[in-house]
Amino acid sequence: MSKKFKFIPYNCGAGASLSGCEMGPTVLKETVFSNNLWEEFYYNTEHDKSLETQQSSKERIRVIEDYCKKIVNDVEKAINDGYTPVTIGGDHSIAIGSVAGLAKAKKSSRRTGLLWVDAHLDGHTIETSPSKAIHGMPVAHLLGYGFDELVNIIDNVPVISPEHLCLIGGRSFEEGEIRLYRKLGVKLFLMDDIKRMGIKNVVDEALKIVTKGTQCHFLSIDTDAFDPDIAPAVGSPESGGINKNDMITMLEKLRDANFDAIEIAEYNPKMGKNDGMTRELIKDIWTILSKNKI
Ligand SMILES: [Mn+2]
Repeated sequence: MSKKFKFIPYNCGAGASLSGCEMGPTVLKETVFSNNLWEEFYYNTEHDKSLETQQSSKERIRVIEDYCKKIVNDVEKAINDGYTPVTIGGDHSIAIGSVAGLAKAKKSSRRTGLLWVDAHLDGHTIETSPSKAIHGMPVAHLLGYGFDELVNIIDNVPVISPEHLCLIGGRSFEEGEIRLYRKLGVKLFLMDDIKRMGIKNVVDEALKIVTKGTQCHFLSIDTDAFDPDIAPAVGSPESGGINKNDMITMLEKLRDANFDAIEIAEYNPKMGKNDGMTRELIKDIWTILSKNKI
């Protein structure tokens, strides 16, 4: 059965400390997702405005709230029109809207599985975050912790429940987020776990968590999950990430798990000496994830 995808861009870097992510969807649209996929984009004038980071924190929250509400609507519309939404960051604050959009469309708040592939844990609140950047906080907001405007992005919140959440690839994090996840019983597979268990076992365990007792499941990939050797152009590169072979094994398994919505975030065309390498990686990610099953 072939899948129809609908790309939803988030030309917004207001959640990041460094500018550049807001250019990601436009660059990817013109390179990786060019030509034949062009008409698969929602790309209206509202979405045509890149939003950078040079604002006060109050203004940043308003910008992210505003933009994430549009993402909620676009994801909901894509699902209702029979598509699999593919949200493209922009910084990772996009997920506050995209995951909520899936939950709203499927009426599945707290029964939405979320698989988060990332070098970071994105579980900060303003109190625990050293950088105060909102792209380090989307998972906490989806769990109900953070700024009221962003927690209450849809009516039925919190959007996700800790037992349906799993994170893969973590290697850079602070005590505050670990404390939150430990309190809530969230399952983390850090890079050490991948080395110890092997990527296949990690993905099998992760899929059990996001599919058990849920109505739908969401895959959010932060490009920085992969090693900077293969993904240098990201907002916050961290060494020791997922290598190419493990990436392929992981994505092939994830493709077969039929996620209801997919996300690729944090590509930053301004970062890395050779951002063509990161575009190639994103192309590979997409080629694997979009391949129809036989
Ligand atoms: Mn992230």
